[in-house]
Amino acid sequence: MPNLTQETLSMNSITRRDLFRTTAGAGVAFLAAPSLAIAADEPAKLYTLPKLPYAFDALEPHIDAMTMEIHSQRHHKAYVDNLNKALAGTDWAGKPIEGVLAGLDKLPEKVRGAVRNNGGGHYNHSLFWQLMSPKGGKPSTALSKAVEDAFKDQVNMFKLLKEAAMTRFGSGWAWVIVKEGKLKIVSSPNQDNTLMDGSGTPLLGIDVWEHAYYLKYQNKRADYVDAFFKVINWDFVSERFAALAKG
Ligand code: MN3
Repeated sequence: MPNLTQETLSMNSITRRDLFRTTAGAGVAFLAAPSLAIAADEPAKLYTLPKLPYAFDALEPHIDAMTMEIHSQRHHKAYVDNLNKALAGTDWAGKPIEGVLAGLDKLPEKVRGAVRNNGGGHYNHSLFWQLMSPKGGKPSTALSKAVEDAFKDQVNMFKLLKEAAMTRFGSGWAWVIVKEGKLKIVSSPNQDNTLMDGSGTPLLGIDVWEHAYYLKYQNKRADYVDAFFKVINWDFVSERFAALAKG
């Protein structure tokens, strides 16, 4: 006997999804695209929402479970959906996101703004989830040396990064970026990042949009930034630094 509750739930979610796409102006072509693409021989040219590498509540008490769930499953999902819509039917659909962001000026003008916002959002959040972990750890020797060269020590790096996070007016990100093996702290508005102007590759970034902290921290952005520092996945950041410093 079919489980009616399950069936109703999944039908509702499909209806909601389709409704969202339709109302957001995706058009009929896009609605049909996912299933056709999966059936065809060539791989689907769509970006997908990555699965978090831990449970929603894994970063408690520093980052709360409800924020993690809404932030990833709704905010990040919207960036992915809107990015797919913006690039549907273009040669850029599903291309590696780094190259898309570095080549924004080559995109058709009418989709450039949407790709900047939603492609930036997809890249930034895909990185952000990996930057955090409940297990802590510490930077590698090579990363520690780069931190000392650029900022004197990790305490001072955190101080400067926090300043960048606090002085970013409105929504945006505070970053530690890598350029030719050297570290630098910057901040960016909205979903921009330094791939867009070629000034460096994000190594570590803090989302300072209110949606990243409001449920738990309300207007206390400083407390959220301190909490983020406690859940940095240093193994991931160290490996990322090694890869970026090489290339
Ligand atoms: Mn966010």
